[in-house]
Amino acid sequence: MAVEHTFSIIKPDATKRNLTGSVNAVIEKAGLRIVAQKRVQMTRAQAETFYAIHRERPFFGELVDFMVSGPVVVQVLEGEDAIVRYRDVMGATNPANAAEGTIRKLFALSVGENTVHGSDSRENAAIEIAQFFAGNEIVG
Ligand code: RTP
Ligand code: MG
Repeated sequence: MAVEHTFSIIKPDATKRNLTGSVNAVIEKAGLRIVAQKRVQMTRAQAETFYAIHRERPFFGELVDFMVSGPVVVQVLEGEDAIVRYRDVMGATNPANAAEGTIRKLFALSVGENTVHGSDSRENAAIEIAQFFAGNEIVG
């Protein structure tokens, strides 16, 4: 296993409920290190680019509306096997299917308002990190 970086977003449903610290506590307890973090208001263009892979899906408009509905916290997480590990810590997309102790089981409201994003591959992690962070903002 290699030390990896993955990209995380704490989504607007969580920032609105003041859950940033609660989500971060689960991340850190899982052995992942937050090596970059900032709170931002995404523009519609940023959200559309970020989720461009879902452009043709029926929920795309709803997804973009949600992602710009309030501030988000973007993060880079570091750890052994961080990409897969964070997906495990997040839990299933739909909180109804998420395992006990996962972030989405603990905090998510619905399949749309599901509290966190995490990269799904090394390739996407690198692309997503570069969308929000300069190299010198990541301090491992
Ligand atoms: P994410 O990309 O945010 O980490 O989530 P994911 O991989 O678990 O799920 P994905 O299939 O990539 O979907 C991206 C986000 O779109 C919203 N969604 N809504 N209404 C729906 O049926 C539906 N399906 C997906 C969720 O916010 C999901 O996280
Ligand atoms: Mg995804």
